[in-house]
Amino acid sequence: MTEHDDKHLVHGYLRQLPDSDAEETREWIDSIDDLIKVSGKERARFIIGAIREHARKAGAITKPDLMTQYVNTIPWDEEPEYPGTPEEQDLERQFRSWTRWNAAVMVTRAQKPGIGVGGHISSYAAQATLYEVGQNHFFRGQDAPGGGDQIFFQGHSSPGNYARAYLEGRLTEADLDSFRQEASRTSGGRGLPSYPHPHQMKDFWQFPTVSLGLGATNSIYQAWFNRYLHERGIKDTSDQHVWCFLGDGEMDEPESRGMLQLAAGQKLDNLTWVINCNLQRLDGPVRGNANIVQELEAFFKGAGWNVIKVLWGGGWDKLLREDKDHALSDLMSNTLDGDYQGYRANDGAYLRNNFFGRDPRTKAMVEDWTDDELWQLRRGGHDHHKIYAAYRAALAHKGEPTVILAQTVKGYDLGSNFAGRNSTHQMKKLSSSDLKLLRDTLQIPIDDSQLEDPYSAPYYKPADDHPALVHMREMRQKLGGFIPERRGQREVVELPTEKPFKSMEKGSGKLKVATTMALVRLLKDLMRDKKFGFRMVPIVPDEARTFGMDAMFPSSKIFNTLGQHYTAVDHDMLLSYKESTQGQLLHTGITEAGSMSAFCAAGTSYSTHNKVMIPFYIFYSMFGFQRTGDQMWQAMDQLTKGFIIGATAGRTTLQGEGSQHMDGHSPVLASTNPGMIIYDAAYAYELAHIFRDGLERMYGDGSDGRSQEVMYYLTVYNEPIHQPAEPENADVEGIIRGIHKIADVDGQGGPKVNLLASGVAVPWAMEAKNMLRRDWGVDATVYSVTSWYELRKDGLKVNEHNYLHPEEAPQKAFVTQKLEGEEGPFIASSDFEHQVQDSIREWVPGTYETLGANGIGISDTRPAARRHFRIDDASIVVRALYGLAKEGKIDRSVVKQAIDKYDLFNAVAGKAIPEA
Ligand SMILES: Cc1ncc(C[n+]2csc(CCOP(=O)(O)OP(=O)(O)O)c2C)c(N)n1
Ligand SMILES: [Mg+2]
Repeated sequence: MTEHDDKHLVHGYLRQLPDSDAEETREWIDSIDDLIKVSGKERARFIIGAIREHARKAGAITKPDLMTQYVNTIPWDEEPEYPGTPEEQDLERQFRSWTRWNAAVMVTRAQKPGIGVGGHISSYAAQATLYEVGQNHFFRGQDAPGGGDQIFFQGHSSPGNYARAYLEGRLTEADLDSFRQEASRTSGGRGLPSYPHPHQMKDFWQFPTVSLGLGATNSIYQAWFNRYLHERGIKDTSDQHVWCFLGDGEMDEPESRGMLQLAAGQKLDNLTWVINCNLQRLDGPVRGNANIVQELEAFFKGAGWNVIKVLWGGGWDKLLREDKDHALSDLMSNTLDGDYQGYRANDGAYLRNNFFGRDPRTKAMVEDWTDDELWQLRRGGHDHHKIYAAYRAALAHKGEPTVILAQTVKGYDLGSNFAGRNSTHQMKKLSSSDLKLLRDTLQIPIDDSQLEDPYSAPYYKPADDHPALVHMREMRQKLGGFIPERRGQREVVELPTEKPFKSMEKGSGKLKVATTMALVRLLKDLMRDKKFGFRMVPIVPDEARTFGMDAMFPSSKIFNTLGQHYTAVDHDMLLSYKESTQGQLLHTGITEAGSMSAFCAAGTSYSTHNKVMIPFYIFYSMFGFQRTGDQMWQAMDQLTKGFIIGATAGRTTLQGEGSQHMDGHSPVLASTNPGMIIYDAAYAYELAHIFRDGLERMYGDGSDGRSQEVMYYLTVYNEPIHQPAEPENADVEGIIRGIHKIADVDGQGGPKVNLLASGVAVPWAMEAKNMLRRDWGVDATVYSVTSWYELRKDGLKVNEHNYLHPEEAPQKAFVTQKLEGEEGPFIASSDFEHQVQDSIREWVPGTYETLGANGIGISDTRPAARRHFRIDDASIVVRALYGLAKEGKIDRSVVKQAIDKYDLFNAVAGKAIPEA
């Protein structure tokens, strides 16, 4: 062995094991040295490969080689027959040509002067055969016996999906002409969004994918969630497969690669990824100086996936069969992606000189070939036979997810202005001559005269009885209907009875209970509801103990497709850790991104599976919207429903945690997501009403006219407080719409103020009311603002109505109606930034002072942190006095006295709220 051997793990491993027969080892190594000397390195590599393969079959080697030669994984002689007669295959080829044509024409027409909304042409050109083989032979629609497959299409290849739907008769020419014109729709079409999402096309798109990487993670969790439904006996998903189409550039996103271990560990063989390796991303090559396919092969194998490389079309088979000394396969393996890209951007002569010409042996292999014949050699991702073989093998593979690495050409068949060009991604139209060339290549029967103006180039669709259309329809019918197709909620849900909510209404008596704990208790009680409980899907990224959910481990159990094969360290304890195939809890490990994907899968089950499942995703509030905001957006885009719980919320409630944990702004971030209904409840009984209303709104019969496809974001706290019992005449409408009065003036005289607070700040406001009376003779009301943002939405709606109906009597915002009878200034506080409280300023009828925890959180005690941000009870008092002074109701010197009295700039002077 050489001195460098110990650099590598495998050699480290060898060196640490005693060699029981060093002489025998030496003899084997010597024979390899001889082999290299006599037959050369290429031959030696082949023989070693053959030996390894043999040893693997005999069970002596269990792990795959991480990186293989740059050739197809499935050898030509193991390929299955492509289904159908040669005539039918030709019909599929024709149909494929039409989808390509119509996709390119649609984007070009959308680029016409005066519209110019753009689109992508080259990505679908590379995908077309990958999609079409699936559409003709694999992807099952929702009427298929097993319920159909779930296909995550590449976002910016959507022109291909639209072009197919047009040929299927699902979209009209006017629809295609409304591509990227969702509102203007001058063509009279339905308005096709640029990328997949169901908002405008609720009957079409299922999975938003264009934010690169998010389709990848969601597809993994979709496959996992399918298993979850199956194992729990909720739905038989055993015959449903998840496919995900991704770009090779997209594989740079951490979300694309970051969840692979879950798919492998959970043995998700119901999942197949197809990575379109056109070797290019937006700006240029993905790995110009290396090989993306080889990198991905090693990466996926290392993560435990089955890898199938589809690199070369059938034309290469003959050459590889003649590659006796492996010069060609070595050349293939030693060529850089940057060069591969360049070959397809040139021509046959260039390929001969710059690829085959690099080795005299390969040069000789193609001596008898014309340049044109060389140019006809295709990449594997454009050869339907090779793709079919790979898809078949993927579905047959058991115990591991599969990734197919298909080598393609970006801008394939679009001519030399497109194919392989660095600029190809952003080319938005074909010129008249590009169109003519494409027409010739695809053999579309359209005259030159119709192609002079590229913006009015015609679509192509023959009569309905054309055999290619008949064949396509037959294939889709056999496979259970068209894809993509989305269906809405059909299942009728029996909502839970009053019972689970009862404990929330009682209050906590002498005990102090945090709202996080109260909400988790509600969750547990809901899960116990006989008819409804199975629908709740608790999702937690490794903080269950923090949120008091560990009691669920033994009762509800943690879902794992493998069950539990070890003896839990705490198996003899009451609250032992229990993993099970029947588990109800989705414990995702430390991944908020994974949790969000699980949330999407569970929260769209009402549509994807017609099984209403209700995700309850609880996280450390700082790590939710901030960490995975784009996924929250995607969830909205997918019309996901469910509850998102920002637990341990607030900028001062987490004793000692500091900057990275103290969330003072998640409601602000959440408020930018149009699908969110945001609440910051103070008390358990408020939460009970909010939660019950949320269930009714999202999963009820929709008769109240509110939009059902929403997500609830509830901030809850870890600070134990006295939970009051629900007052007899609780203002339930106020709680749900965003504000209700929880303490009235005492009527003992003095100037009046109104304290508005939310969440954990409500007890401070209550104490401030006491202090105002005791120290300054001021009479205060206290309002609990359960939702600043619902109030704001209502205010904006009223504004909109008023200016659009200028001659009608103006309407009043809900918050204005609630507060307009009150006298005196209004002082608002919460444990969040000012902008939360400021969001309703416009509709508060009077002087409005806000306190807020702006800036970064600090590590300290709660009272010190609250004093630091000047949001505590004393700060509210001072601010209320200031409000009164501004209105001329007291002298300004009183405010100064209060500042001094409470030592307002001294963090140590901040006090915990005294016991009631
Ligand atoms: C998160 C995110 N970042 C950037 C983009 C913009 N974008 C759209 S497509 C693209 C290049 C994609 O390259 P690749 O994944 O290789 O797909 P191809 O078009 O080559 O098939 C980029 C950067 C995006 N859609 N999402
Ligand atoms: Mg690419």
